[in-house]
Amino acid sequence: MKTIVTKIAAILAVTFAVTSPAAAQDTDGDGAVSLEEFQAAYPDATAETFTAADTDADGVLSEAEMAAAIDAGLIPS
Ligand SMILES: [Ca+2]
Ligand SMILES: [Ca+2]
Repeated sequence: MKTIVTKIAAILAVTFAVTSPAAAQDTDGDGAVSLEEFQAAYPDATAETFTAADTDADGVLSEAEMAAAIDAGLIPS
């Protein structure tokens, strides 16, 4: 089941990478959402949620990863 969700997220990530605007959560404008920015935007979100959303495990969330996390229901839109 997790594998299917990951694949769907990957497909959506590609889709959203083309169409999504700049992430509102990226407050310093460096093109990625850090854990600090993530928790500022979603005070109830845990580091585990951040890790789950960081599908390439580079320590930050790209716009595509944010879009995928929203679509997967990890975080509210
Ligand atoms: Ca940032
Ligand atoms: Ca990432």
